[in-house]
Formats: sequence, structure tokens, C-alpha cells
Amino acid sequence: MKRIPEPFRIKMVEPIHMTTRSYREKALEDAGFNPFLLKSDDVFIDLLSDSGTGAMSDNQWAGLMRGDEAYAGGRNYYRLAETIEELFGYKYTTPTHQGRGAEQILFPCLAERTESKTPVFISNYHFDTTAAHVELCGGKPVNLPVSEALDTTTPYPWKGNIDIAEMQRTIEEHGSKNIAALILTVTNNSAGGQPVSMANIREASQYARDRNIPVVLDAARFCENAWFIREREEGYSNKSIREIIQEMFSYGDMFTMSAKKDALVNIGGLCCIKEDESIYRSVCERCVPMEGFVTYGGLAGRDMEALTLGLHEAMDDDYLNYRIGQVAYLGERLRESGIPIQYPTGGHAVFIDAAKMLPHIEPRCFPGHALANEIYLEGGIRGVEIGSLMLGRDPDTGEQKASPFEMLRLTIPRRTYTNDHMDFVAETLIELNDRAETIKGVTFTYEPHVLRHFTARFKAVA
Ligand code: P61
Repeated sequence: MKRIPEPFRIKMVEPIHMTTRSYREKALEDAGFNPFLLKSDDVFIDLLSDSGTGAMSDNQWAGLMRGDEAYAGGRNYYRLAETIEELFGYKYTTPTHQGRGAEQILFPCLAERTESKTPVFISNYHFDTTAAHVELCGGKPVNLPVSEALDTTTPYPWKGNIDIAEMQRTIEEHGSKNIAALILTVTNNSAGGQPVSMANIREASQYARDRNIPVVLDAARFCENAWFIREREEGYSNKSIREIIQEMFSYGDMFTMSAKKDALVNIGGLCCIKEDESIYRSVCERCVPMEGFVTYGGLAGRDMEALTLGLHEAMDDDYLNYRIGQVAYLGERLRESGIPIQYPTGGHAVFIDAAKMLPHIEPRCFPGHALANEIYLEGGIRGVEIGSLMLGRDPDTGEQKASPFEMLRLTIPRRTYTNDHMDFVAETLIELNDRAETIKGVTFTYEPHVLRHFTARFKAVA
């Protein structure tokens, strides 16, 4: 594959430092063998998340100066709301401090509308905060990824899709009145940043709408998903990213968005409703006590300005080609060295199949997390587990939920690292792979109840 160089020049740099192995051993021990608890100054290449970690453009930085910091009715809010209406066709916009802020003000409104005590939310895959907010409002999150996504070696273009037959069966089993929403996560983060096809979005949406089930897009990585549709789906190669996005959003009734990803800002989120005024009113009622007044939702005016500009920038063809090309570049380097990854690579990260790379570590000893610790010790690189640890326990039974994946996610921040950094990451992993059998699993010394992986502490198991 031809390498696409960065479509930008670097105007400002932030120094990063390599440490010694003995320094990292001490740092990781102090962090309870949980990379989330490391100081970022002790990390050389930080691939924990692509969330809020990207670089803003000169235009966005300039936009910060245009912030109107009024408590209510600030001009940046109206510019943002107009942009949302123009790009996505959604009438009502509520800004939030980040994606989970949108989830916490929307999901209880959807749950309330069902007749059920445990309303069901179905999805191609709920990301962890999404599942947590479903559970916090008394709901049950049901993940229905397609079976192709579960085999990391099989090349399949739409590993992000929802399994339509399973979706139909689940709706019949529970009855449509008990389904609070269909949530389509684009791209499908937990399955490997994998795209959802337009055909799948259309069909799932139609089925849900015919049964009065609201369709929510979890739109954190909407541009990356649109890029894959243009590359891979018949009938879309001549369409613009913007046209594809308009069609994708036409199949949703509302969307939540962590703007810290594709919208290219360091903080921000959105909860937008296409036309249902009553749900918008319920969202507003929750927004005021939880996030802030409805025209700022936890954001400064300047943050909303940067977000408006970011929405446009993320749709740029050169940017998207480079962005997804960089993820594919790291993926290819690993694959050619025999490291098992979710293949083909998705939009924002390379997912190492830790179950395959470390078959001697059982899921209950978290192979993805063990690998995250090891790559930090080896090269000062920080990744994140996506597997049993992140999935957590069933809140009713206390049992570990069965995870279809045990992965280490190497998440690439936008416009931040060069391919030389990617080479260093690949070389570090290749070295680790050569001594994979020496890597040990982990067990908890402290396990929090909600979203445990963020603050848990561990020790190695013999
Ligand atoms: C991430 F290690 N994602 O992927 P907020 N929906 C989707 C997301 O990907 C998402 C949110 C909603 C993160 C941040 C993160 O255990 C972790 O703006 C598809 O983060 O509130 C966030 O958006 C929530 C990293 C979240 C983690 C949880 O890196």
C-alpha cells in the first residue's frame, strides 16, 4: 500500500522522553500495574486513546479566540447548532462535556418510555461507558456483533455490522415495547474500530423504526465510518464524505457523539435529536442539572467554536486518507511479522489479538492487560485492554461477562505521531512477540464496582 504523507506541516512541538526500563518498572508498580494510573510524563508514545488526544489545527486554535463566554445563548452555540442541522439534518442540539455526558442525559429518557423495568438496549456493540450508562439507568445492554468480527484473521469488510437476524430475534424475544433503543456505534470501537456498512445501518434502522424503536447513532467516529463506506461499499465510490454522512445520519433519530474523536477537539460531546421535540425537552431537563445550561452543556464557548470547525475538518479527504492510512501502516508492519491483529485494521487503532498472541494466559487473567503492561515496560508505550477486563461483571449475578475478544488496543491519536513512531511501536511488539511465553497474566488487588478497569490495581499471577 502506498504511504500517504501527513497532509500538514508541524508548527509547534511537545517534547516526549524515553525513560529507562528500571524507571518504568517502578512507575508501573506504583500505578498498581494499571497503565491508566501512570503519569503521562512517564509514557513515551501514548496510544491509550484517540479521545481528546489529537492535535487541533491552526484554524481551530484561532477559533478559540472567538469564544463568546456568555452563560446563556452564546453565539458559538448557535453556530454549532446550525452546523449540525446543515451537516446531519438534526434540528435539536445539546452540547455536553463529552460523549458520556450525552449518554447520561439521553438514556434515562429512552428507558422511561418503555413499559419495562429493565429496558433492553441493543447494539452492534456498546462501548464501555455506553454500557455503563445503560446499566446505571436500569437497562440491559445487549451486544450483537456479526460472527465475522469474532474471528480476527478472517478478512471481512464490515466487521462493525450488527447481526440483523440476532437483532430480530432479540426484539421478538423481549417485545418491541421493552426495547429502549437500537444503538449503532459507528465505527464499532470494541470490535476493532470496524466499519458498519450503509446497507446494515439502513436495514437495522428500518426494522427498528417499523416497530417504533428509536434509532441512536453513537457517532464518535462518523467520518472514519463514512470513509470505509466510500472505499468498500458498492455505489458509494463517487460520493463525497459529506453525502455519505448525510445518508448515514438520515437512518438515525438521534445521536450521541464524543466530539473528542472525529470532531478533532480535546473536549466536548453532543446529544442531537432529529425532530422529536418531546424527547428533546426531556434531554434538556436532564442537561441543566447534570451538564449545564442547554446552550453550553459543560463546554466553554471557545470549545464549541473549535468543535464546529473540527466537524468540517474531519471530513477532508486528504486528512482521512492519511489518518486511516497510518492505522493500516502500523497494522501491516505487525502482520508481516506474524503478530495477530484484528484484520483488516479499522479506523482509529490496531487491535492485537492477545488471546492468540498469549494463549497461555486465560481470559480471567486478562491477556490484553498483561500485554499492555509489558509493552509499557519494554518501550514506554501505553495501550489499553479491550476484552474481559473492560467488559466487567454482570451487575445482577456478579459473574464476569463472557467477552468475545481479548485485545490490546493501540489507539492512534489524530495528527499527533509520525510513522517513525509507528515503526518504533511495531519493533517493540515484534521483540515482545519473540518472548511471548514469558509474559504473565494479572489478577486484581483492588476491583472497583463500575468501570473497574480505569482505577483497578493488579498483581502478576505465577
Ligand atoms: C476511547 F479506555 N471512547 O475509545 P467520552 N462511545 C464510543 C466511544 O469510543 C467513547 C464514548 C462513547 C474512548 C474513551 C475511553 O475505558 C475507556 O467522550 C464509541 O469518552 O465520554 C469513548 O465518550 C464515550 C477510553 C472510554 C477508555 C472508556 O478511547
